[in-house]
Amino acid sequence: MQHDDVLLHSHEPNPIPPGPDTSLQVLSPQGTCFPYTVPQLRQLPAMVIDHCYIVSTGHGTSGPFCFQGPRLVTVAHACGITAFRCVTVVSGDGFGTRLQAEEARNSAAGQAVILALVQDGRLLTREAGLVRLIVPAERDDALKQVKWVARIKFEL
Ligand SMILES: Nc1nc2c(c(=O)[nH]1)N[C@H]1C(S)=C(S)[C@@H](COP(=O)(O)O)O[C@H]1N2
Ligand SMILES: [Mo]
Repeated sequence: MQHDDVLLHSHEPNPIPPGPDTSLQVLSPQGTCFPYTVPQLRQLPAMVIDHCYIVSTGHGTSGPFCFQGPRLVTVAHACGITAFRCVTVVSGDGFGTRLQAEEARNSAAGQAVILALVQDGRLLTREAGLVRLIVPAERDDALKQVKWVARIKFEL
């Protein structure tokens, strides 16, 4: 992430999955890279977040959905990352969002930020995002609900 272009979005959601590469990288504030595969993510303790909506300003709201997957902070801890100030999550199609630590750590009921692997009891299809950042507290937009997560960078 040399620049912030990934944080500038059009409001036209991309329905087409990026290339065939489904691998994921977690980057620590110290610059260590932890590669992850989807099956490895499935090994982490998961959380269920019910009553989620995807609020597209252009195409209307879909949901409610029940998403399931590890919390973003669980992924961080699995990589030995405990201290961070913000985290940038970027997809394979160059769509990204940045969360402050407080938002990423939200532990209020039903508000936990997760990397969803399952939607309504079924593994997320590649078309639906495969690995999708779910930020339940974002209710006015879907700019943080990043599909096809490819890179997660924690920064101090
Ligand atoms: N990777 C990626 N994630 C994305 C987008 C995108 O273009 N690429 N668009 C966002 C926007 S603007 C919307 S409205 C929703 C659409 O989600 P949906 O395809 O599940 O309806 O995805 C969000 N996440
Ligand atoms: Mo959107």
